[in-house]
Amino acid sequence: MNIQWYPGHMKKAWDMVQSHLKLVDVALELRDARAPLASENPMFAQLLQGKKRLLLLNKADLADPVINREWTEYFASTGLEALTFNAKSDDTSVLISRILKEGAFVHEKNRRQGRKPRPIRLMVIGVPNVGKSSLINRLVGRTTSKIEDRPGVTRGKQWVRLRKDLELFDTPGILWPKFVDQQKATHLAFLGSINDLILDMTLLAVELIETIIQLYPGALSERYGIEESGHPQEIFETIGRQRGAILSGDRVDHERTAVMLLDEFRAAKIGRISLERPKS
Ligand SMILES: Nc1nc2c(ncn2[C@@H]2O[C@H](COP(=O)(O)OP(=O)(O)OP(=O)(O)O)[C@@H](O)[C@H]2O)c(=O)[nH]1
Ligand SMILES: [Mg+2]
Repeated sequence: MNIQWYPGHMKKAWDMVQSHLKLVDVALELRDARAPLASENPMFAQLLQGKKRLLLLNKADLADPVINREWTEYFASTGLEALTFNAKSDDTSVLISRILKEGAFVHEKNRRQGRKPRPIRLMVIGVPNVGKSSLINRLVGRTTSKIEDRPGVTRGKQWVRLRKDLELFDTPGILWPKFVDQQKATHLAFLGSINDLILDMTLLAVELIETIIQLYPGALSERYGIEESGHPQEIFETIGRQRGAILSGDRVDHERTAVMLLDEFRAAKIGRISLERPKS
């Protein structure tokens, strides 16, 4: 499947992030713990040059705990500290102290220049649907940022005062205009970072089946009570039948089966599945 995904509003979002960047002291980059490579926006590295940067592997509760640990060790070995996180329920105190530590240079600089203290300004960035708004709500402790389980919910800009010494800037999820690596694109589509409406969900679900059987043999059979032998398309049909997604004429409802499978994968109902692990 060839995935194309750069909707027009993303250029606007990108311009907005760029124009606010000079105000930002620390960038908190969210990635999906289930696919930290696919959910890396390759444009960020250059954009954030010279900025203090923290990496958060979010949705860690949905990812394989063993592989989560491998990723934090991997990033540590490259000199980048990555924290695993669950933006829906984790306590934020460790994260906040890391942010404040990273931003401490601001106070130092202000003091040297004899200026009034000001809050550290944090920008939360990441691809669509990775949990940016959820994290901000968690940090703020009340619902201020708009959350929805589809990509591209956050559109406008918003600064949020977290405490007297910290301000946050929520950004819309941003993808990049050109993509060559279709495997990464597929992973992003599995995770729900690409608008489902532009995807062939049946094809995507069949690819998901193939991927899960390869990475986690037995997981599908346990969830759906099916055999994992045969072509992924056949397995897809069997799962649809098993779930009663049947149309008139006794045909399997492909669309319903596909949406069900992707939803269940995204919610970790098929298990805590990581799509990528560091190369050893
Ligand atoms: N299980 C789990 N779900 C999460 C986590 N973080 C976010 N979610 C869910 O993921 C979906 C997307 O979350 P958002 O916070 O809207 O993501 P976003 O990055 O702001 O998305 P855009 O603004 O569309 O780019 C929502 O259904 C959240 O409840 C997490 O750590 N664990
Ligand atoms: Mg958002």
